[in-house]
Amino acid sequence: MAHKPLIITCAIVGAEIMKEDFEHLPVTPDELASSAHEAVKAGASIIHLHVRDENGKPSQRKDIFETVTKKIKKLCNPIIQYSTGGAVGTPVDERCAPLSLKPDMATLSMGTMNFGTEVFENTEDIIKKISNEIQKNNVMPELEIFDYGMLDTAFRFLGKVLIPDKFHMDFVLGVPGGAGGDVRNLVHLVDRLPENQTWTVAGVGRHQLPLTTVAIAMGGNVRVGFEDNIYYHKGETAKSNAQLVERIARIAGEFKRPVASSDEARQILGL
Ligand code: KMH
Ligand code: ZN
Repeated sequence: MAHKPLIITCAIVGAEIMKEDFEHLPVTPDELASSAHEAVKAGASIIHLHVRDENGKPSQRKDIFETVTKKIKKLCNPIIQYSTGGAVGTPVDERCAPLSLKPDMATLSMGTMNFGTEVFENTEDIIKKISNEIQKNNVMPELEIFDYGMLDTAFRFLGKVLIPDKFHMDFVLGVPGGAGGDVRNLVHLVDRLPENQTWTVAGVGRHQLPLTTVAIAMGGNVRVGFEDNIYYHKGETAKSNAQLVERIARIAGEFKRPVASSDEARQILGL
């Protein structure tokens, strides 16, 4: 696996943690753009994007995605990947709203699950609707796999051409309600992928560091950032998304895996 470029995704903010609970969380368009820029300088080639409204609440408003995207693009040129997951309970039309801006990539969650104490709803109808909107706008999907059965759903949908030929895959492990962050879960999931399928792992909380390190050793790609984890060490929060990117880039260096530039990542993913 040595010398295989490593694609680092940075999920700079999600829909769950609030600024009141974590002061370093970027939420305004300027904060999001600057955090993305710092993460890119540290080695991220994909920015997984959620946005917040004027009150700091998670939002799928197209105008905010547009503003933040423009601000990021003024500073740097990462692959920009919009969330279509939004927050738990966001109606599907709202989840799809920013797709008409035609980002490079967008997420497509592959099943309904308990998400902590709530339910993240992705019925087959919802998956089909989001997948249609993704395809209509010529966007590359990243299939979000939170649990084993979601991989089966992905394979089943692929067979029926409901998902475009070119897609990337992301295993999000450690969400309470989904597959846990045990590295054996990752190994088992990756083992089921066809050869040449590109994949990334995102580990929630304390699972981020071990899962991403194992993914580097396995030849996969990694996602870090405040959406999934705000800690640098147990009990010590990170100060920036860039700090988490820097750490994983440094570890990749030890494995002789160079960090992919955005252009290299585009080539690897076939964008
Ligand atoms: N916020 C989660 C409920 C995605 O970005 O597509 C869903 C999520 C997945 O964050
Ligand atoms: Zn997300």
